[in-house]
Amino acid sequence: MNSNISIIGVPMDLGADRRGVDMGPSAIRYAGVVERLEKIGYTVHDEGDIVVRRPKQNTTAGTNLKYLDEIARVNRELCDAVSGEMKKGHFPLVIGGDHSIAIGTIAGVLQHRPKTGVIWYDAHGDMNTAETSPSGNIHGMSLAVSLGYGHESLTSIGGADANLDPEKTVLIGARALDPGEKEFIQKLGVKVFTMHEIDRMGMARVMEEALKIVTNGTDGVHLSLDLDGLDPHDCPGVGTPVIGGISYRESHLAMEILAEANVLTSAEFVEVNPILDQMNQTARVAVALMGSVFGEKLL
Ligand code: 5AB
Ligand code: MN
Ligand code: MN
Ligand code: MN
Repeated sequence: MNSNISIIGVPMDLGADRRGVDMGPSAIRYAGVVERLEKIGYTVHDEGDIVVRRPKQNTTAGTNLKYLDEIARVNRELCDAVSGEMKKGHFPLVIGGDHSIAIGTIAGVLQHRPKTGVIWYDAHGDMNTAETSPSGNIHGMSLAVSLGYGHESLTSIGGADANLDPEKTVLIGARALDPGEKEFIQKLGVKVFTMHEIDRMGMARVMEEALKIVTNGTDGVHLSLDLDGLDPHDCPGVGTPVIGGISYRESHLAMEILAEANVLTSAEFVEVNPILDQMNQTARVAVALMGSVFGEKLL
């Protein structure tokens, strides 16, 4: 893999209902991300955080898109930052922050790898639009935006034509999909490995199947890992926990298989909420999984 990793922090929590996920980047740094990756042999460039303003009020009240203006502004900046790091030939590793930041990360990635395949590791689909969202929270809409569906000020980031291909996108760990999301996923033909498939097939086979999809005719693979994909027992520090999730060991296996395939070209780890956590456990799990996906060996 690329020997230079650039870490970009995005202390964003405007896309979610529960405050605190803005402290995610600090928690992940405190859990030792830089040291962990350096130990494996990478040159790590910590690019610091993108500044997120805290608006006095939700300026987009009346729409079903809370804090749209600031979320769009930050994601435009993130898109440029990710694109800039890739231009240098560095691997972009984005740490969040709520999952609305995938909009900017992926828009930036698509500037350099327009046919990127995506693994979306999450309890949720993040496939709502303003029309289907039960909450108005943009962190539940980011995958739809990256596929080209949603408010123009989000879909235009990085260019309106720069979108993911639904046939090169897979969801892993889904167990809490809204009715509108289910319909949309089926309509677009996005492959979903729900908890049912993980239980039935085992994580090894799920990853093999997922890898076939995201590497078929693509020019890169992006991992968008929402820590709530894991079971709340292992990752209690997330804003929207859903019981019955992927285990810590299954997640390591998934990351190890991804590392073996040697196809990953960008990644983000999101939704770590230290306020709801116990002893920074969720950030420590995030860093441990980064170790595996960047090639750390047990022996
Ligand atoms: B996350 C819900 N589907 O749209 C919505 O954590 C939850 O980035 C979204 O996956 C969860 O509000 C967003 C009910
Ligand atoms: Mn998510
Ligand atoms: Mn989620
Ligand atoms: Mn777009």
